[in-house]
Amino acid sequence: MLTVLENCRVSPPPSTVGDKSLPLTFFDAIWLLFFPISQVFFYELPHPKSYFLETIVPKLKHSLSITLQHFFPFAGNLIVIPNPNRCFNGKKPEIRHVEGDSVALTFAEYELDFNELTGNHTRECHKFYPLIPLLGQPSKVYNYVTIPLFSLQVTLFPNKGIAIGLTNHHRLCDASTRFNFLKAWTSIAKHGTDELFLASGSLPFYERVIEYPESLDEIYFNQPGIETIDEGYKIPHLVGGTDKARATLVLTQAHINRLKKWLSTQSPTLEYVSSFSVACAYVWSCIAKARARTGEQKGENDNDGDDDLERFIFPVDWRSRIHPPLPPTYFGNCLGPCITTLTKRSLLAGNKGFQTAAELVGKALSETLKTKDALLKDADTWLERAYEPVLMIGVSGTPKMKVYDIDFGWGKPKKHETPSIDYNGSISVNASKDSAGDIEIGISLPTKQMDAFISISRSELESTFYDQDE
Ligand SMILES: *[C@@H]1O[C@H](CO)[C@@H](O)[C@H](O)[C@H]1NC(C)=O
Ligand SMILES: *[C@@H]1O[C@H](CO)[C@@H](O)[C@H](O)[C@H]1NC(C)=O
Ligand SMILES: CC(=O)N[C@H]1CO[C@H](CO)[C@@H](O)[C@@H]1O
Repeated sequence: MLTVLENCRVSPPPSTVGDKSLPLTFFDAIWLLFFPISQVFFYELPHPKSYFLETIVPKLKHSLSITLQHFFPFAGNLIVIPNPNRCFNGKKPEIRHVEGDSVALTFAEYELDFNELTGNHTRECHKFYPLIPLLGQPSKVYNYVTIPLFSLQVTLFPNKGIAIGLTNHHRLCDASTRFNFLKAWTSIAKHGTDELFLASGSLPFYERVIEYPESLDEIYFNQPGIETIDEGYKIPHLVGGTDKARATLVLTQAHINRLKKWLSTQSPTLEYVSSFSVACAYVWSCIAKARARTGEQKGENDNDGDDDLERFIFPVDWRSRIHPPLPPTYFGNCLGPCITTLTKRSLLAGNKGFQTAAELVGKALSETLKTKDALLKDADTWLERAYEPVLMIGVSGTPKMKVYDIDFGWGKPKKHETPSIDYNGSISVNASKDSAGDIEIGISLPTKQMDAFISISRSELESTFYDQDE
């Protein structure tokens, strides 16, 4: 159903970047073995194929090239000197750009129903996979391995719309840098030049100024499995044949206010309540109830770990919190995890599930945000805790990034999805399209659990309303 129209490669304009390299910090190294991140932006655009080929394709190529001039690591490669002894011996992996490096960009046409894909209702996950570009495979050059970090695909739904799919290794950057890249690309595409982007003062900040103990490098550049990064390294990609479905839950400001009000009567001493914490707690408890109702107590990440433990994990952007603070344009990764652990799983699926989740998430967030100067104090255990074999739900994204502002000149996206949450029982949280106070949550679950989730989530929202009316 997918027809490839063109495979091309886009470089920064000749001689604008040259040879450059960017060292990785331990914040980047954390993600060395993580699965790639994929996002898709859908735009309504009722044009025929001829318009797409003659107008949109050249405009996107041109603006991408100029954007890469300012965001050269997106066109570069990760350079690794493999070492079977699991030790980079001071030769840490880095991102390198050499003149002529480029990003793989595919133009394609897809025959599925645009309106069906861009709804909020339950949709089969595998239908999105053809819209996601794959990352290039590693290759060996001399004694080192180069691994492409980013790729793009623009897919036409004739007379309906287009989808822009992006895939990047997390070791390239986090959501904040990716968002800045997209803001730059869209500004350049809209105006045909980078003047406004340059005037906005949002050029990436490439200095590696984060201060941290060297022992963290030793831990993260030597993490278990790191020896598999060589020319045979298999980059994970999403494959169909699963019975997973995705849906988008929209919690409006009014929903969130009611949930907050309900909490304030049930748990008046709660230390920390925000729209984000309430939304996460709400979804976490509804997923637990859905699992209980369908009799699937085990999650997909559940190995042989403690059956009664359940963990909720979300990234916190440290840029403004670290000492000394980094500019918001700092390029790369600067995320620390905020982790909360529930020791009795049945609590979450019970009557007080939402309240329990809100207490746990609120406590974890307030403790993490309070630490300030001691942010890195437990950084040596982040990965260990994130990879422990217990049931875990992870959050990607944050409502702070206004995904629906990503406008190439065709208006707001009709829809935004994060298909990479399918890898691992995560949910995605983004600002919503309609109003700054609303939150959109992308959810990916086995179909049976999804059906249960939808009906539970509806009735839970209603019951918090009734409680208040009484
Ligand atoms: C999905 O939810 C968003 C709110 O974030 C809304 O704007 C959009 O119209 C909804 N889509 C459909 C098909 O109902
Ligand atoms: C999913 O998470 C588990 C641990 O929670 C990890 O072992 C596994 O590698 C992850 N899957 C992918 C594709 O990274
Ligand atoms: C544009 C943007 O950054 N959007 C974020 C929305 O949430 C996803 C995760 O669900 C992030 O990966 C995105 O970065």
